[in-house]
Amino acid sequence: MLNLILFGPPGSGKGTQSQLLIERYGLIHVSTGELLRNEISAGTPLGNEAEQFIKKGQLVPDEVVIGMLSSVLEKHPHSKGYIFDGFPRTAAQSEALDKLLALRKTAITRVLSLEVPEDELVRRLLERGKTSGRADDANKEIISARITEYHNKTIPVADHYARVGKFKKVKGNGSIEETFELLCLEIDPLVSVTA
Ligand code: B4P
Repeated sequence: MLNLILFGPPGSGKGTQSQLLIERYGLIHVSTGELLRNEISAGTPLGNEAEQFIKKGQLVPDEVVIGMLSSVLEKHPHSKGYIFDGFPRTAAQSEALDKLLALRKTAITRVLSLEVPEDELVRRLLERGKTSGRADDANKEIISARITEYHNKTIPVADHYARVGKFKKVKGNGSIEETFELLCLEIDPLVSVTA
């Protein structure tokens, strides 16, 4: 199996690139952000709880996100692999993911981290906020809170995968097409190894 984590700060293009990558490589896209937004739109208890955190720019509690992820993996037992987009975002989430994959006799193949300067992240998210209606893109204060959460809670995930030689940085501030090409250069050699 080919199991990729698309890593990076809010607005670095994880969701955008995931859409292109699933088409090229035939992988299942697991976006915890999208799953949470679906729960919010459906007005479920999980969605109502998650919304309280998302609108303040905070991460949703680990147990909520890990439970959600576990049920997604159960739905696709015969997948060629996954792109995890926006997950894991904490050390506890990465431990849970490693365990869930080990139970399925597989593991993370590579973590690809989109590197984008902070001023560009803020610019992109404010731009999206003009039309998305997303509470977490509404203003600079909330976006800054999200970036702070990333530095405090998510960077340790990068260290975890770097220690086992699975972490790779990819320049993410070019155009969408340029970034896609750089990601494919990293992924193509992995496809023949994992096929
Ligand atoms: P997410 O939905 O994961 O997404 P994101 O951080 O907003 O950004 P992403 O990197 O995917 O950026 P995108 O491609 O959309 O998270 C939302 C919230 O949900 C989190 O803050 C958190 O509260 C919660 N959450 C999610 N997962 C969680 C977890 N595991 N644990 C706890 N809480 C969790 O790109 C952004 C914009 O830039 C778009 O408008 C796009 O068009 C534009 N763009 C992309 N690439 C570009 C490029 N190359 N050039 C110019 N613009 C570009």
